[in-house]
Amino acid sequence: MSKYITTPIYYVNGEAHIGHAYTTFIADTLARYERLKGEDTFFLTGTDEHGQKIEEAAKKAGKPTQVFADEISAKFKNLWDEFEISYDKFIRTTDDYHKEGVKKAFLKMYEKGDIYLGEYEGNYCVSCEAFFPETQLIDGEFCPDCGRSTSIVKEESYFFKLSKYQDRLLELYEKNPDFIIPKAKANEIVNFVKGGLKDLSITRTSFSWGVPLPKEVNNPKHVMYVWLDALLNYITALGYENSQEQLMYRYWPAFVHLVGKDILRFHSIYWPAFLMSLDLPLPKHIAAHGWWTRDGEKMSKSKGNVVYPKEVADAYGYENFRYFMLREVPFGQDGDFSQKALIDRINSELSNDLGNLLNRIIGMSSKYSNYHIDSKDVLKYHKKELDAVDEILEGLDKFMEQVQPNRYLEELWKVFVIGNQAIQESEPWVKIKNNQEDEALATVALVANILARASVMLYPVMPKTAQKIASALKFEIDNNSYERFVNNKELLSPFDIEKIPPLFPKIEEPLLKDVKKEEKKEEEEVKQEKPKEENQDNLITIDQFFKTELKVATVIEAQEVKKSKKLLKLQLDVGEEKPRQIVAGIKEFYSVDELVGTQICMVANLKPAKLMGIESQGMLLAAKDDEGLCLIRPEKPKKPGTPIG
Ligand code: ME8
Repeated sequence: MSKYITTPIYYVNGEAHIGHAYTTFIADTLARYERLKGEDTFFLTGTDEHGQKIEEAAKKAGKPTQVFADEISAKFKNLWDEFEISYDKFIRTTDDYHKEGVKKAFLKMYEKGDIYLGEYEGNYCVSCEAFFPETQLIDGEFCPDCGRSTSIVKEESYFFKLSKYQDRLLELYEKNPDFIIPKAKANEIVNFVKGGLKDLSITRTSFSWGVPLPKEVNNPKHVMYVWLDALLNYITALGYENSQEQLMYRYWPAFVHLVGKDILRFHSIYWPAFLMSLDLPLPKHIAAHGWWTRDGEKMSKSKGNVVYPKEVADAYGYENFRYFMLREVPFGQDGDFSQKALIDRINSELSNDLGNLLNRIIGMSSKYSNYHIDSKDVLKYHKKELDAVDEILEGLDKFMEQVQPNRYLEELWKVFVIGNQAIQESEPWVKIKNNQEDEALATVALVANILARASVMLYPVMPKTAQKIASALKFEIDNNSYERFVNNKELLSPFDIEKIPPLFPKIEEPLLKDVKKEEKKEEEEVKQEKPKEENQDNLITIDQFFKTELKVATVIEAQEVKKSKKLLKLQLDVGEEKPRQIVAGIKEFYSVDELVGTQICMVANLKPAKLMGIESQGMLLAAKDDEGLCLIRPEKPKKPGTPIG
C-alpha cells in the first residue's frame, strides 16, 4: 500500500518559524519511517501564494506580487533543503499546472450543480483569509483567531453547497473515528458541523491575486477563494486531471494531512466536502498539532521573540533540535520552546542515555578485544534483555501510525535504559579480571546489537546521527537493515567497532541570546542613560507644564480586555457630559472590583489612541518600580474633573 503524506502549504508572507518547522519535521519523520519499512511513499510540501494577504504583504515590501512570492517561496525551499527534508515534491500555488487543476476542479463542481452565484456579506479577516459570523467576533469587531480587526465585505460571490454535505460529513466522522487525530479534537469538529453548515463563499471580486474562474463559467471579475485554491494542492501535486495523473492513481487518497490546530476546520470539513463533490476518495487521517510558544509566551514579530529554526539548528545542531521538537510535546498539545528544556534533553537523553552507551562499548571493546565485537554469546547470556528490547521495538509501529512521535521516542529510549542497566548489572570490567571474558564480551555485544536495532528505528527522527551510529557498527541504515535487524531480529556479524568522537557533546549554557535577558539589559541601559538627559536640557517652564491637563476622575466601570494580560478598560467620570474611556495596563496590579468607585488622577488632554483596537481617551497616573505599580490618587475625595496643578 502506498503512503501519501503532506504538510500544509505555507503562506509566503513571512519567514518560516518553529511552528512551520514542527509540521515539516513530523511529516519528514513519517515519510522516512514509511520508506524505511519499504512502503511506496510520496511526501509533499510547498507554498500557498495567492490571496489578499500576500498581495498586501508584497505591496508593503514594495515588490511585484509574483517577485515577492518567488523570493519567500525560495526561502522556504532553501530552509527545508538545509534541513534535508526528504520531500518528493515542492508545490507552489502559482505553478501553472496547479492553477489549471484548480480551474478543472471548480468546473466539475460547477457542472455538478454544487456551485451557484449569490451575494456575500460578512466580517472578513484579511490575515486569516476567512469570514467569521458576528457571534464569534471579539468585541463585535476582532478576529477570534488572530485578534486583528475584521472588516465588513459585501460582494457578489460563488458559493459551494457545503450544507448539502453536512450529513455525509457526520457519517464520515462517525464511521472513521480516527479520521481526525488526536481524537479529542474530533468532538469540536463534529459539534461545529452538527451546529449547521452554511454554504461557503468560494470566490472574491475585491482583489485580483488569485486563480481566475474557468473560462466556461464566463465571469472574469472573480478569483478563487484562497482556501479552495490551497486545499486542492494536495491533488494537483499528483497531476489531478493532467498528464501526470498516474501519481493520482498511485498515491491518492492521502494517508495523512498534517496541519496545525488553527487550520483543522478547513481540512476536516471543507476539504472532504470538496472531495465528495469531486467524487474522489477521502484522506485517511487529518492530524492536527498544537501551538508552540517561546518561554511561555506567544511568539510575535513585534515582541521579537519568534524562534527561527535555522538559528536554533545552527546553535544546537539540526538533528538535536528536531529530536527536541518531536520528543517534547504530546502530538496535539501545545508546546513551549525554551533553551533550558532543549539543553536538558540534549544533555540527559541524547548525551547520557544514547551517546554514553555508544562511548562505553567503544571504550570497553578497545580495552578487552581490540575493538572486535562478536555476537556469538549474546543469546547465551543476555536473551532476556534482547527479548525485552524487541518487545519494545515491535510496539513502536503503532505510534507512528497514530502520529505520536513523542510516544515513539519515549518508548525507543527505554531500550537504551536496558543497555545501560545490562552494563551496570553485569559489570564487564569485573568479569574480565575474573577470567570470564566470554561473558564480558557478550555484554558489550548485547549493547552493540541494541544500538544497531535502535539506530534503525531512530533514523526517521535523526537520520544523520543514526547513520553515524550504524557506520560505527559497520552497517548502513536502509530498508535492508530494517528487515535484517528489526523485522528478522538478526544479530550483527562479527566486526571491529569504529572509534568515533562523542555524538552529543554536553552543553553548559544557553547558546542563543535570550530575549528576556536582552530586554532587561536594554531597560537597564535606558535607565542608566536617563540621568544624563536630565542633566542636559530637559527642564520645562511652568507654561509647558500647564499644557498638560491633569484631573481627578472617578472610576464608574471597569472591565478586563479580552485576550490581553495587561489591559483594563475603564469608564471614568471626569465631570464631563459623557464618561471618558481609558485603556490602562494595570490588570496585573488591580482587580476590576477594587477599582470601581475609587478616584484616580489622569492626563485629560492626551490625543486618543487605540490599544488592542479599543480607544483610550487619556492616561492615568501611576508609579511603578520593581515591587509593582500603584495608582496616584487624591488624598481626600474631590469632585470629578477637579484640576490638578
Ligand atoms: O495556514 N506553533 O499557512 P501558514 C505551531 N497557507 N504551528 C504553527 C504556529 C505556532 N506558533 N504558527 C503557525 C496556512 N503554525 C495555509 C495552509 S494548507 C492547504 C494551507 C502552523 O503559513 C499553522 O498551524 O499560516 C499551520 O499548520 C502552518 O503553520 C502553516 O501556517
